[in-house]
Amino acid sequence: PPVPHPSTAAAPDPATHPKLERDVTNPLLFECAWEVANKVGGIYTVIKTKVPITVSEYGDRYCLIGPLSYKTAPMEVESEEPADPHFAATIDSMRSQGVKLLYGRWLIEGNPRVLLFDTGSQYTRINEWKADLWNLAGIPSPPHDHETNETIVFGYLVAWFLGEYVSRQLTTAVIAHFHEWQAGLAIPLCRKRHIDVTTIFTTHATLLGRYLCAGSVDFYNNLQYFDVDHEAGKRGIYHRYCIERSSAHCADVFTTVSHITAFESEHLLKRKPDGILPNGLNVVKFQAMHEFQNLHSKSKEKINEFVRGHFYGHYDFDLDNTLYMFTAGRYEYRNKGVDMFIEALARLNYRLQKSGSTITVVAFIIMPAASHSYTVEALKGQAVTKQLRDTVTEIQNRIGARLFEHAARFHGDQKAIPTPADLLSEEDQVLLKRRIFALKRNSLPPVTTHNMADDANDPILNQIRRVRLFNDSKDRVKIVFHPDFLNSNNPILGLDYEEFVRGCHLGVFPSYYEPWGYTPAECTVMGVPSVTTNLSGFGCFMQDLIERPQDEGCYVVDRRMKSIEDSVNQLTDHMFSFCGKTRRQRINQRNRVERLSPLLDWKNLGIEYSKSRQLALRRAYPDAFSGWPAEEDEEHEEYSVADKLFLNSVPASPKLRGVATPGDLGTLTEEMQGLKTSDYGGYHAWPKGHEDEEDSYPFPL
Ligand code: G6P
Ligand code: 1S3
Repeated sequence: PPVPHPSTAAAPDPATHPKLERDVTNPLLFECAWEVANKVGGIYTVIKTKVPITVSEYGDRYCLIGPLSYKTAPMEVESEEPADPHFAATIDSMRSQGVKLLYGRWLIEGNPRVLLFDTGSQYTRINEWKADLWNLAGIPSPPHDHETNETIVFGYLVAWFLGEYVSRQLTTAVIAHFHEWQAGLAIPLCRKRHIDVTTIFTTHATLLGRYLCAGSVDFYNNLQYFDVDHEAGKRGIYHRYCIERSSAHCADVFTTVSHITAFESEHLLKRKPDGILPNGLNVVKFQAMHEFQNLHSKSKEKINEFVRGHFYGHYDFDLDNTLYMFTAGRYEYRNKGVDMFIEALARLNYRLQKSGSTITVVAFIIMPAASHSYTVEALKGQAVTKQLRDTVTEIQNRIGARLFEHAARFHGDQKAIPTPADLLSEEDQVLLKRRIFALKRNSLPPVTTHNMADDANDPILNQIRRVRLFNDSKDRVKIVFHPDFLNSNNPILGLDYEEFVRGCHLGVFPSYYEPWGYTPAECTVMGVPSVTTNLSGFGCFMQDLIERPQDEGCYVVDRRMKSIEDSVNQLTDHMFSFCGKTRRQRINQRNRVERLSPLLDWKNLGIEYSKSRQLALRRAYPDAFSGWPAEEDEEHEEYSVADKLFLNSVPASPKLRGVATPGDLGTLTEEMQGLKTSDYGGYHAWPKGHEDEEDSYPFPL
């Protein structure tokens, strides 16, 4: 009979070839994602920030697997020869069959091993693999879906690699952890071919969830009732959905990033996740609190610079009395809650006007959209303001020189103190007037900084038009839509994202569909208060952990139990009351928010990943664990980990709900199987009546 190609060959039948006894005490870990050394979205952040903690546990037993992007890999990866002879033999064998790949070190903190496959080198086999996929798993694959084609080629390459590797390396257990459907296809292949690895699948969203939410369905109240195959078919994603669903079902351990996505996965993917792996960050703690407060001031000054230029001619508000709010992320108008943000801004504008407030709010929307460069108006604003500043600096120098000259010449004389006319020459006055006249403008400051590719149909611009927030002088709320990523080299708003966030006062993320939500989490670790919702993984996580998150500067809008109208009003209330805070209260709140960062640190959340790996090993190699204590019997802790984080914290610690570790909300044990849908966390009614504290400010103003 013909010998099957290693890329599709089935491993030996487990009935005739029982599983090897592999060492489970020092397992090897492969972590596979489409965003390894390839930034597309949030999963890149998960993988990259998690590396140091994983390397500290696994060292060189850890290797990431991703696609080879020739655009980014040369900058991100340093190639090297593998030390493990089985690994080397496997990639040599694949190379000899035409697979192009790059093995080396990913040049990020932790310096992990990384293996990147060039999918393009194997498109010659795609039809063979598509046929195999159909025969093996009944998953169809239409011809012109590039993303699915990439997924298939990548999945087959990973399964090929894992299959060959474990047929050479026979002594140590191998854990293969996959993120999201685009990297998940190798899971059903490993299962069908009896490849001796244990698998974990983590989904960061569901395909159907994202599509359904972006439409106009009442998603959360109907989750149980969707005819999933039909809905996927209607949207032309049935084949992708099959890959996602089979990844979830074939994995030894299935996890997701939040309770809300666990609930969604149970209904849309038809498997209840074994547990939750919340997303962390690499938290860099400053020695002293005032350091991050100083950073806020510095970054805010850069935003002030931009605002002076952008609003030239209409810059009639006091920057010392101006608040910067922002939203940012992938341009998903409804899912990311931009619709609700703009509506709430219009209401905030009205309320500030009615109350006679002198506060100005500048609201930024940072969401990349198709655009062609900056508008002339936006560039001109920065240019004329810069000219004014340069002229003022020159005049200032000349005045300084005259002042010095005058004082030196006429000392001991009445004339030693010059008059204004002695200092400001006629020429200087003319020059200054020219610069001031250049600031005149007949139009209102533009809402967007860029020329949009489709201005007339852009949903954000259309809603801004609908609510008539046109940056008029009488408006207390101004809007700036920056449809591109931020970068410190930009001629307009020249700051990196992190710098920008630090300079703002409030992040607003009223998402409708948000499995986790890194944007508010990043705000928290930078000490910037934020608003999120109880439909976002992050919002639910904070509500589950902290008794009164709003006291800590984490506002959570209820989009689950309230009507849209009420949710918009609640968001407006939060923003309005934020505008009523004194500077001292804002500083105090930033301190409180920043103190929550340990909750989001991989040093604490990484344990959930470790637990998922333990569970995967136990499920695949139960015999190896006989005689080990059951997980439930493990040492009881006197204090919860979350409590410990704040034991020595001053001022008054946030009141935590007393869970053992953050992820214990959906702890990775078999017990989770017994939970009902209603057991997913995430909704807690808020107690009323809280006064802002001013007394916990830790250092003199
Ligand atoms: C930081 C700085 C203070 C500054 C304050 C402004 O806390 O350390 O010196 O006064 O920021 O805060 P605000 O909320 O008004 O931007
Ligand atoms: C997803 O990226 P997104 O913005 O499409 O994964 C992220 C990382 O887990 C998560 O933070 C986000 O909510 C998801 O939606």
